[in-house]
Amino acid sequence: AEKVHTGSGTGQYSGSVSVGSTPSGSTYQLVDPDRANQRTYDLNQGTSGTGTLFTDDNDVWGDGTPANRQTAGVDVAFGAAATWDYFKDVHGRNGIRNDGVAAYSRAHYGNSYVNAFWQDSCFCMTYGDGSGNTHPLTSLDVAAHEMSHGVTSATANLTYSGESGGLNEATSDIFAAAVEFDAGLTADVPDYLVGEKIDINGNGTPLRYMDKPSKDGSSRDYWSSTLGSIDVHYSSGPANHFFYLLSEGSGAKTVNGVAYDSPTYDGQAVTGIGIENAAAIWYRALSTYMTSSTNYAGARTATLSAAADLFGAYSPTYLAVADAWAGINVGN
Ligand code: ASN
Ligand code: ZN
Repeated sequence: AEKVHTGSGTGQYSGSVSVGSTPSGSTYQLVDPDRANQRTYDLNQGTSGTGTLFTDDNDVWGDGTPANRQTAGVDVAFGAAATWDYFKDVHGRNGIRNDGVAAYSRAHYGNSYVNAFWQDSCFCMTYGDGSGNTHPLTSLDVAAHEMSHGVTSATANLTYSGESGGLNEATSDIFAAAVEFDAGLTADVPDYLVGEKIDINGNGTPLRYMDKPSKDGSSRDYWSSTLGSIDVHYSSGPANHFFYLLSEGSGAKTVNGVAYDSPTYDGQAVTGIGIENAAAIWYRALSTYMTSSTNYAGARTATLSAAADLFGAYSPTYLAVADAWAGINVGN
């Protein structure tokens, strides 16, 4: 639902959006009064501290180009707002720690820095400007991914290595997709791709594909006993694939103009239950049943328990969860 804001902005990726701002003397600051004064800072190429709050004299922010310093601030502030709204409105979660406190965001970290990251220590997320300082890592899915690391830390606290590390990464990709669908931006069509707007590969391809993770050249599609020994951004693949299968079902499908083709390990078809139901199950599993050492087998059990709570044991939805895990070679 559209919220009340005072400012209007133009992001590089989000397009024309509202941004929460607060008057300060004769200027405005990117401090969001609708979301616990969630703040957005300009690090101005620095790598420590908070830099300065984004400030503007007429409450019209950014122009869609990376040359305008405010543009990254618009995308980051919008991403933080959309993620706040998603967890609050959809899951009843009041902030990343469910304590009503807003995390803050820092844009323009370093020089040509090609990453973004969440830190529990500052309760903040940080965004680089990307290659040539013109491809900032400030898209909605990146913001939602990073903030969801905070949610994972505050809930299951999945250890960031081995299979639990892959599940930690997948949780961030899963909620990144869910936030995109919830926001429904015209300029950033909701999809099951991760990082499709930031052109991190320089050839227009996304960072990750949830329907068939191996399309990135490194991620795994299916669970195997060696999964826990690869990078967590690749061992996330099977869980991302599980989430796509559960949401949309197996096989070829076009969603919002994007074509997917999702295979299953056992060749058995999976019937999708919709991303909102799939995300409700994942959130309940994460916040109620998973622990720091949960592995893929444990994630299956956790999501089945969550599905039983929400939809009933052996309901069609519960059985779809089991089918989707079988589709990535868990529980066969
Ligand atoms: N952007 C990366 C991520 O969120 C940073 C990292 O490797 N932790 O996964
Ligand atoms: Zn991550």
